[in-house]
Amino acid sequence: NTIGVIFDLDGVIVDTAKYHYLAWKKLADTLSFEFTEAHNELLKGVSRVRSLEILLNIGNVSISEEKKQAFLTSKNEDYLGYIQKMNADEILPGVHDLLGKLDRAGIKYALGSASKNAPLILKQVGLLERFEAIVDGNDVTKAKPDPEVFLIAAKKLNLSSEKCIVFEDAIAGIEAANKANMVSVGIGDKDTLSEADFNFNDLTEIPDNFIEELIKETENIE
Ligand code: G16
Ligand code: MG
Repeated sequence: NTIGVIFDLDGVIVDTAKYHYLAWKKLADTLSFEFTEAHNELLKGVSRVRSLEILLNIGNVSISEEKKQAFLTSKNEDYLGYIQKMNADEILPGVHDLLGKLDRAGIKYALGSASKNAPLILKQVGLLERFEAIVDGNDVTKAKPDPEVFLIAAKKLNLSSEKCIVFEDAIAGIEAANKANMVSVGIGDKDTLSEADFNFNDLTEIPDNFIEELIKETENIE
């Protein structure tokens, strides 16, 4: 087919940000500083290591490299405790409809996530087998806003960048998609994701003919 779709995971397919928040908050509690949901916004789409750096900055805490590694491990263990309880009910509105539409149109789709836990999360919600390719935090050397994750996904879909549409909820992800020369679709607050080519509050808002229109638009691109 002519085009391919690349989905971000957290904030587009499922809302795991709330579990990241609980796990990071527990760490902040241990270090005796406040970590709010507003602070958590800064960690969306950002790698695990970078998230810890941002968190420690918020708390004005500086610690040894060893301690950092230990915190990363314990945060992830807490996070996995939440993930292991996830099921298909946590798939965000509009996901089933959109994936069904893509399946019927024969359009391939991949996952492009910063999370090292992406395959486990997809398995928990029963979507692991649906994706043509999964590119996650284990496959990249450079985190979003670097385009690496999406470029690898395009390669796995056997498509040039210009033929790929990225659905993203994070500023860093939109920046990565734009840098990759892909069509960027912001899911969430329009003002926050103002750099996106298209904006929708969630996947249920995507018009029926949206994909068809994009196919037409990209038809002239080799
Ligand atoms: C997700 C989240 C980020 C998280 C990152 C790494 O990215 O949005 O908040 O820090 O994955 O997750 P993990 O600690 O599981 O490797 P995405 O790209 O799916 O939105
Ligand atoms: Mg995201």
